[in-house]
Amino acid sequence: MKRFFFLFVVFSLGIATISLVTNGYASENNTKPIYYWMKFKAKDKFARSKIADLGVTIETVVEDSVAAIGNARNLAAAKKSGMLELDFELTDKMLDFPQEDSNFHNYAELVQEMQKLAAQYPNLAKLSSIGTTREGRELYMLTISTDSDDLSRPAVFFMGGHHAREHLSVETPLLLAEHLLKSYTSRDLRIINLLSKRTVYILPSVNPDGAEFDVATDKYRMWRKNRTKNHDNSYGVDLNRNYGYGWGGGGASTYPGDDTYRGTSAFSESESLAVKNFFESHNNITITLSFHTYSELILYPWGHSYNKISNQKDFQVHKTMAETMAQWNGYTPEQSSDLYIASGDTTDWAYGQLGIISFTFELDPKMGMSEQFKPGGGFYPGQSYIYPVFQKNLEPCLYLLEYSDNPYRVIEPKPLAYGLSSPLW
Ligand code: 0X9
Ligand code: ZN
Repeated sequence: MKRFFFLFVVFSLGIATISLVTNGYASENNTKPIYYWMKFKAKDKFARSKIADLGVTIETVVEDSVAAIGNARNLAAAKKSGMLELDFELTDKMLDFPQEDSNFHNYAELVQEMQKLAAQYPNLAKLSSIGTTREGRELYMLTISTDSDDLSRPAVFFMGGHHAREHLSVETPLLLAEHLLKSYTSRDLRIINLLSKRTVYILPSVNPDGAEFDVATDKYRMWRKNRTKNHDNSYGVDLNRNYGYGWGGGGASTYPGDDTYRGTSAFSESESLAVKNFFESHNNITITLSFHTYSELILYPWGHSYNKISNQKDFQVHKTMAETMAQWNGYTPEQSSDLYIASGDTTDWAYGQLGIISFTFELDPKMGMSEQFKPGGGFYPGQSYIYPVFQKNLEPCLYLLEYSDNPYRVIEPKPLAYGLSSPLW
């Protein structure tokens, strides 16, 4: 704690690059990777993209600064870049998760909860697996609808947990499933209408191998990727750099040991491949939302390019939907690449390849530069976040479901008797 305070003071004084030698992690067996926190000067998206190309993961953007996390290789490159202002090794203390965090679901608890929901609501919820992970775990999905076999019903595909340490992104879609099922049963008319006319696909954890690795000891490990063993004996591919649209472009590393490693080829990973196969065999999906953490953002394509979506209508639908949803959750709506360029993410592929309206939410919290040293950073905000974050994101999810019959309705002039004309009523 003292060290934290010391660092904070040093940072506040704006002293240039420092490097602290601490008793950090051991690196043997790749079980405790050493991470460095870095602060960069970056005045715009172009500078931020250069930083992303160092192989670090950008975590916070505040005006003309960026906070990022990376390994020793990234730190060396950062030092050469001339943009680095401050760096230090993250210690156990800073990565530690609060003791009282049992409300988060590990893989066994997640599966149990999904099985329970399917058993409790047999006419509304169907449990299936869309594939297996590198380590052989099933990728469980809940299909929620009054007729889950009707592939002509418009559908929204909600996903979470692409990144291992973003545990809140697993809890949010899981709570959405529970909410829909409970509300239908307690005769909530809006939900009855939705589930009678739409299908909801919920895959809470795309990367259970990574998530399990992150929680396998009593200390959180800040793990991001999956658990593929790479040719250089490092572990993990960044699943959000492994999708096949613009794969291999900017903001994705070719170094297997980096946290943004793109993999050996597009869809080299069983997890991203399973998601691809599911999309391709369900052309009733018109909208998708991939939950991540953190920073409180609503992002839409493109992420691999600064260009706007060239189809004007598609661009307007994404923009309008993002801005509308932002009114409910208070997040910032923007094009992904306004943040920084990153190639191979889920939403670029889903829109670019399949024309599906696609969003990435970066859930809570939003951290200012001076809050960067909170234990666990923004990835481990504690279980008190689970329910409020779900609640503020519920209305955006219901909105996407409502418009999934024809997302282009959001840019049509509203009819006078609005509501009565909705196909839902
Ligand atoms: O970098 C990512 O994969 C996402 N952020 S996270 O902190 N959850 O890792 C954002 C992806 C958005 N896409 C682009 N910026 N291109
Ligand atoms: Zn993420």
